Amino acid sequence: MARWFTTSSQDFSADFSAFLKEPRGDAADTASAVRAIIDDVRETGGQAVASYTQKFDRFEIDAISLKNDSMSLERLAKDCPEDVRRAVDFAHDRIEAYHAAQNPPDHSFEDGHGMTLGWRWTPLSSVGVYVPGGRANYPSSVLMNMVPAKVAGVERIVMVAPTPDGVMSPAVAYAALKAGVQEFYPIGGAQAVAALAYGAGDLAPVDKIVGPGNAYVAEAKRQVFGTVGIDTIAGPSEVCIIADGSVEASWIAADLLSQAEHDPSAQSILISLDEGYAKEVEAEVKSQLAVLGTEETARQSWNKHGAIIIASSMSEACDISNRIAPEHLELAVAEPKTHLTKVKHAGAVFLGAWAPEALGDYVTGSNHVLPTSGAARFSSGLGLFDFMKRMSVQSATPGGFRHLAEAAMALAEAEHLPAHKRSVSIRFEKGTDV
Ligand code: HSO
Ligand code: ZN
Repeated sequence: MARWFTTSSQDFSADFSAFLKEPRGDAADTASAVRAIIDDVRETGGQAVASYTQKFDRFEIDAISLKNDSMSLERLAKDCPEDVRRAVDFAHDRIEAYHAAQNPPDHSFEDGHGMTLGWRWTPLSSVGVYVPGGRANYPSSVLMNMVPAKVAGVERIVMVAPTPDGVMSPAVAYAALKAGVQEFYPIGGAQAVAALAYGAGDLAPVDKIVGPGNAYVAEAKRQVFGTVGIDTIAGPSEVCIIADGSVEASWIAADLLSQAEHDPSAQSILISLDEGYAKEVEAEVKSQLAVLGTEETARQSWNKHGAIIIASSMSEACDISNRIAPEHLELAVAEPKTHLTKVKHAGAVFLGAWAPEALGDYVTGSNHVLPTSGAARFSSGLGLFDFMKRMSVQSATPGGFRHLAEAAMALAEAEHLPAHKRSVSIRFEKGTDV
């Protein structure tokens, strides 16, 4: 059963801090194993990628093309059922519209002294999207990672996905084609991350790697960061629900379980203003669990990492949520909008009874790749900006140059950089009395 806390108890703060610090997921030391794989790929390229793929996925690929003729996205996608295609198309269009609305404007302004200053946004040229095998092999995540890249104007979108024993999901293949993937390699693990970062066989290096993966993939992304960009490292999923009792207890229980079923390390937390209502939700969780297809996983998550907190006011509830900085926050309260300004740290917020997290996971259009494990304190979910860069732009009239020159030269002198100073002073030799 989930852990209970009451904010009025004397030890609440310390107990809750300890609870938040409890480790979730495996803390396996993967660094040296990953380092060895990356080194191998850097030394022997496609040869290493092919042999690791044979070893870990029992799948044969050509060491140059990194492909196997039997594994084509087009062929796989044919087996994607019609209703799933329609749902992927629907989700795709909404995700596309949401991210198109994020398009940041270029900007420039004059400073009144002869300088024109501003910035310009440009897309990355190439991106590699990692699609995990196993538990998190989701067509929705393919869309969430690829559609913003396409909307941003990324020219080359590459997908890698492990295909253990030659098996891959037709829905993932369909989603990737729908999102406009241009290259696909049936490879995974640290070897795939290394191949994307450094190139291997026919796979040319990309500029940024995004997408979730297991501990080895996460560690490999960390190690290639700097050579390429990466997105944030995703940990186990979590939801926090603040409820005032105005939404059906069974709905809240269902929302808690929708997160718990992802992973035994997932975390679902209810912050309730009313103890009786919290007990109702807990009883609902129990009865819904008993008939859930993913009961085993959800039960482990709820028993080990779940929590119910009784708070005395909305302000207190939001303070606790800000301490958690959850990946997802549902404000299941009567007037959710009036409390939004109290929410400081959360990856995505869902307002009211009719916006369960599952809608955002799939079809609202907002991105479901979000900061986990408290990373919402310092970062945001995936968006258009992650596939763009901002270049600064500046131009000067002779008058503008004159206005800035003296201070620039003084700073150059203070920093003992005479060539910098000269680069400014030499322009005076030509005369700037224009
Ligand atoms: N809730 C997950 C995303 C997801 N849900 C994918 C279903 N499919 C992590 O934000
Ligand atoms: Zn989900």
